[in-house]
Amino acid sequence: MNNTKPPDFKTQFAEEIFKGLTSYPKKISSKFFYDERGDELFQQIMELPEYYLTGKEYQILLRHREEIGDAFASMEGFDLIELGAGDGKKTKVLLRHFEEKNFDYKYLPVDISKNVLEQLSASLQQEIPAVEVEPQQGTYGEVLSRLADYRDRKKIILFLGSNIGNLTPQEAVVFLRKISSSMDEKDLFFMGVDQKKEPRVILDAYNDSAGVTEAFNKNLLVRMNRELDADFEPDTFMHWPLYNPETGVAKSYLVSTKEQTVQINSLDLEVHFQKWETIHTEVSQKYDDTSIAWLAEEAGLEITGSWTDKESCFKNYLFKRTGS
Ligand code: AVI
Repeated sequence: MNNTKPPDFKTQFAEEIFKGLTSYPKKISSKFFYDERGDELFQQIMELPEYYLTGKEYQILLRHREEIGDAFASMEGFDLIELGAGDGKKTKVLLRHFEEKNFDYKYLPVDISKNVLEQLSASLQQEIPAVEVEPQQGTYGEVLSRLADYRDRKKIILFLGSNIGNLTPQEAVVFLRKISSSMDEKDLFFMGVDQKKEPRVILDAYNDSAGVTEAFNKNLLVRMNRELDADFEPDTFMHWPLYNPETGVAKSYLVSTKEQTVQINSLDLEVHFQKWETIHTEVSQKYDDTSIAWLAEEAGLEITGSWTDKESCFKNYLFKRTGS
């Protein structure tokens, strides 16, 4: 094995795994959770009793659909662009309401996966056939720069599910600046954000009793075994989530329960783990009104509305571009 000369990487996954597992402390980006099995496990997570985020946001949209609809509506109509649409379960609450109100709009779900977009279009065709859907395949960045030049109609960009939390606050500022620079003065940005709360509730959301989140985290090891010809033994790693109420950051780790060396054959790499050594795999940042106001200001956005549930567990914010 030669650990000094990096090989030619065939995929972004291979490249980032090489870099993440040869750095100290070891890390892997949570974006790699979502292979086919990871998508399935995430669907199961969203149904878990401990994982309150999805249910709370669903309730907010259902309860406040009228007011949210009023804030979105305009004479000229609008295009609804959803970043990371997934199965669209929550968005359908809004779409049904818009149909009832006869809004003039088009729905543009954005996802990197063609498969996700096809499934979503098919389910919409069945459940709400009147909606005009124009799927946009690509990364958020690609689609946003494509849409930045499009100024015919008011754009409303949706970013639900507290996906913003999977970026560090610094990364979130960079991402939100991209959003605000793709917006015109009449455009809006609607984002769902998990809120700081009783620390135990947050910790339990990432440490469910059925072990689905553990399997989701360890699926990274399974994915490396399959795609990079590695020999990780998932049972020799522990799923370890943490929540820090001071910073609002929830983090997940995989912790090696023994000293071991793992071969990653397609990277020609040997990775050594000390007993209790970690791989940091996810950030799920929690916010409050103060930190969201800071984020918005840094990114050139201004909050124009917000909706929450009874316990203020989760919040959906509406923004416009600053100075518009
Ligand atoms: C997709 N994202 C907002 C989820 C979260 O809560 O950070 C991913 C997740 N990780 C573990 N459970 C759910």
